[in-house]
Amino acid sequence: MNKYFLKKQVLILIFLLVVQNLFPQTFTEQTGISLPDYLVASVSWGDYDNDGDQDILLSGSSFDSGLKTIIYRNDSGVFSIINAGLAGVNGQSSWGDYDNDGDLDIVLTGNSGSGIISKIYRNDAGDYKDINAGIAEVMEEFPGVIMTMMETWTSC
Ligand SMILES: [Ca+2]
Ligand SMILES: [Ca+2]
Repeated sequence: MNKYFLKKQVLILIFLLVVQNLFPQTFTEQTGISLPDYLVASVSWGDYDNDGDQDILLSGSSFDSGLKTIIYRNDSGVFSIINAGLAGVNGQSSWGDYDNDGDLDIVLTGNSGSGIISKIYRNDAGDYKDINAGIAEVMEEFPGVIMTMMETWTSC
């Protein structure tokens, strides 16, 4: 490899980096996909059924439907709710393969309406089972609420 060839390769690489920054990727909102408007929500992508497309795990609450944790199965861009029987929480939920069997399990934590809970659900061929893991209950504090309370206390 001669010096001229290497210099040409470096210039091409710099050109590509500059062009990529000048013409960044754009995103288009998919208005045909409808998800609920949840408060204190958590959402993540994961392929729970290993069919190659990304499904959605959504937790949160609405005034209409209360606390929910929902899996939306993605079938070629059409999302449908599966009946996973997950506890609803205002908090966090996430996918992960805790038992290393190749499918995505779920961990969730937050306020269930009757207390703070933390659960792990094992994915058994698309059916989720609470494994009664006995993990500590965790509740994220809400900065807006805490700040409002602190402002109230300091103004007294
Ligand atoms: Ca999938
Ligand atoms: Ca698993």
